[in-house]
Amino acid sequence: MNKLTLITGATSGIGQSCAEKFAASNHDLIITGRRESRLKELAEKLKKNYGIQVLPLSFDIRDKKEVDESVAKIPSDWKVEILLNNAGLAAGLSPIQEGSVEDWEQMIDTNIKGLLYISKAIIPKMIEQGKGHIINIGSIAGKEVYPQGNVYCASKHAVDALTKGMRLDLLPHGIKVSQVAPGLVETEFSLVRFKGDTEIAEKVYQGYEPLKGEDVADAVYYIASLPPHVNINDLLIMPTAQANATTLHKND
Ligand code: NDP
Ligand code: 8X3
Repeated sequence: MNKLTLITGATSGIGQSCAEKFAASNHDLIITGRRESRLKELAEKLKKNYGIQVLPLSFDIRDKKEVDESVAKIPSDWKVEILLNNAGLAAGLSPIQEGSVEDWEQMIDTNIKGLLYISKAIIPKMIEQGKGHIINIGSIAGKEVYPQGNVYCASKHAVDALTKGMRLDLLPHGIKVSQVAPGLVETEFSLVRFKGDTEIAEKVYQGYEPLKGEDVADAVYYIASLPPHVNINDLLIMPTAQANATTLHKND
């Protein structure tokens, strides 16, 4: 296997761009997400275009049993070198007193518990190998809290804390742990957050140039390709038009 990389949430957005970038750089891949047909289509495309090996594993990352059963399908000679914890979402944008408990649970179960489930399944294998690299996709929402972002911001603050905790605990095992924390990236993120309302979702990215999935993938790949003695702990990547979580310079 060549620098086998497991990417969660590869059916769209940042995860899909990372899959393309790593495939073009000759990494073999395990790609995951719930939308099986998209996953299989992407796997075929990457195999054909880049001559790499790709294993698509379709599962809901919120379900620990599904995560464990899927990880068990990875052939024993496929040693995961890089785990890119990318799957995640925001559901809703509302003041805390009006928030939906269902939305809160979806964000907490995906962004925090899902990340933990897949990490728990992969970390022992990395420890056994005596090397590995975990790259967590955090967010500017994990550094700052913006109005109505409450639970999503809390979930990304948890990713920030887990990144630091993993780095401390995995230090003696030679496993690198990094975080990439993007600002506004035009993906399906807003469509998901606003439950399919394309009009509101599109407005999020109007009047300035947001990041693209490829921009984040370039940063992730840079971190993954550094020599063994170098680690980027944390990388905050923003559109030039965005100064922080709440300050965006839009054209008139
Ligand atoms: P997308 O909605 O385009 O992609 C999200 C990915 O996560 C999809 O592949 C989706 O796959 C997967 N996913 C979501 N829920 C689950 C689940 N329960 N089980 C398995 N997979 C799941 O959004 P982005 O690419 O923008 O988001 C990727 C990451 O980047 C997220 O963690 C997000 O919080 C973070 N981020 C995004 C920013 C942005 O502005 N877009 C900025 C900062 C961080 P499927 O639906 O097929 O299951
Ligand atoms: C996604 C970026 O600003 O919508 O994490 O929270 S933001």
